[in-house]
Amino acid sequence: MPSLRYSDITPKADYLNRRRFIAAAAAAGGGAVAAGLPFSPATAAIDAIKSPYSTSEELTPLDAITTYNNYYEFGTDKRDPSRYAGRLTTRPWSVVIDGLVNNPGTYDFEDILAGATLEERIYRLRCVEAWSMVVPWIGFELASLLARADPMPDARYVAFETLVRPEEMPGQSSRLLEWPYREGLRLDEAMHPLTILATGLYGEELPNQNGAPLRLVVPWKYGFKSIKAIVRMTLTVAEPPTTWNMQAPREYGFYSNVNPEVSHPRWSQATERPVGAGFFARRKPTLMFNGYGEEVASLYVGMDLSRNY
Ligand SMILES: Nc1nc2c(c(=O)[nH]1)N[C@H]1C(S)=C(S)[C@@H](COP(=O)(O)O)O[C@H]1N2
Ligand SMILES: [Mo]
Repeated sequence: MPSLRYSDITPKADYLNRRRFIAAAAAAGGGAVAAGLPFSPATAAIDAIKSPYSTSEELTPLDAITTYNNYYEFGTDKRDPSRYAGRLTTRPWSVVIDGLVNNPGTYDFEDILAGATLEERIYRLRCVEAWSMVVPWIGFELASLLARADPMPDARYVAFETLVRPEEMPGQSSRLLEWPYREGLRLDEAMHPLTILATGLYGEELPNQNGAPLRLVVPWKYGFKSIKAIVRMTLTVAEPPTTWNMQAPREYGFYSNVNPEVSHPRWSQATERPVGAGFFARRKPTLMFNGYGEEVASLYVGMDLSRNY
């Protein structure tokens, strides 16, 4: 697998130059890129860029990714997270992994990083509100962290929780949602190689408004499954309660796989608005499983996706 260690993350200017250089080299002669660039093998950012899981679609600009956010801990306006998340203290940070695991405990964020193989994953992000982005995440496979915790054979789900800290998260002073924000995945979804924990984007540390220091990214599901600022993961037998499902069960199911054929009760999911693409950008057709069907459709064989929405 393509790998990019945390220590290899380069300043953005270098990174963008390198990207441009690679694009130019690719345009000039294809195979030359793989054949021998004047970079040391340690400069693995090149491999990371070539992750087979990355889309080649045009990236959403950084300013759109960091100023148009859903993060109700900081308010409901799309700009609230960029206004208020800066005050969140993200170090030290740790994640409790408990429940049905052989190695339960408090995992320090720096230790998690030290054991992680970071990759760049350029993924589509499709919000249930029918807008979308293309985000160059930096992260690692959730499966690798779960392997350290060593799930027991009867574990079937993973429940995730966000930090509760109303002093730094102004939205938590209201009863907008029941805190903590909770999410969950079936264990096979959690172990899927497309499922990552992101610690960065655009080649830099994750901005607070995008869920620093550690957030889930499940690209074939609606964005609300991709829970931010994770402090706990619990392996369970039963399907865990999840925030938006508790809030409005008819509107938001546990699975929440992107599906253009299953409308939200209040709007169609057939198309999406690309955020940050300019005033004249056209809506795009939404793809089944957000375009990741080849990788994930097998997880849902035999399930009626209009009932298990
Ligand atoms: N803790 C927490 N995680 C969250 C949310 C939230 O309100 N709180 N919003 C979700 C929703 S609805 C979306 S679309 C994505 C948005 O991620 P982004 O702001 O990085 O684009 O985060 C998800 N994760
Ligand atoms: Mo969302």
